Amino acid sequence: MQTDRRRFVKLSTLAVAAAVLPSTAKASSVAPYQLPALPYAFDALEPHIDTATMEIHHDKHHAAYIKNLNAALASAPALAQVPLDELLKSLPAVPDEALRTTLRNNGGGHWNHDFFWKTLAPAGKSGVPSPDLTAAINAAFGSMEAFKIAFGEAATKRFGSGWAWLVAKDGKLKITSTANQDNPLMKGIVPEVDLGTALLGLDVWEHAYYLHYQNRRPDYIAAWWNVVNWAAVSERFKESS
Ligand code: MN3
Repeated sequence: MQTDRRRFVKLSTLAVAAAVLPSTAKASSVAPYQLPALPYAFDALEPHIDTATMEIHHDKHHAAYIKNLNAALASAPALAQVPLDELLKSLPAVPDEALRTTLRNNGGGHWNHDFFWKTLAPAGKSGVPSPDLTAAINAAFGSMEAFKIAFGEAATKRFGSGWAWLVAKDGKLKITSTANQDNPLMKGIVPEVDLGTALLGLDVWEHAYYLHYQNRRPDYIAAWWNVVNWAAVSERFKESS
């Protein structure tokens, strides 16, 4: 019985890999994953995000997601060949519930943090939204200020741990939020979420701010806007349209 189940799981994961692999041109972002270096120094986001928080967040939290993800994929070699974003889009096709949950939490954790670091830049070096992105934000939310208020509300109201997102789908922008390490790639996993191309993501887990801001999540969110890498966000918007 156990052998049959193992064989079924193996065949099914291979089917998932076969289904998604042809659509992927590059094989670079596959397991085993390594912790990417931050694209700036740990203290580069001071005083908005403090050095100790960045060190622990990157070296401990992000590293743990990668360690757990690699451990899970070591027992699923077919899935280990699937690029991470494709894997996260295909989670409902992973038949083993425990494996699916581990990939959801730790694959999501790796993807979200890699995205988060690239979404940030030192204050003063973070650029401005492109004219096209500004126009899309104005069309969707009325103004940049109105957008920031709505995004901040989504981030503040996310109960417990999770993320706030700005996503683009079919040229339109939407604000959404997810619990834990879920994200807008996870089709069929988080049905209440607006799926699409993530442009901007804000980590509101307490580990992202508690050392410096304690329980003052709104203060963290307000400071965070100073270190948003608008050049990167604008480039993602350009690629999404
Ligand atoms: Mn985090």
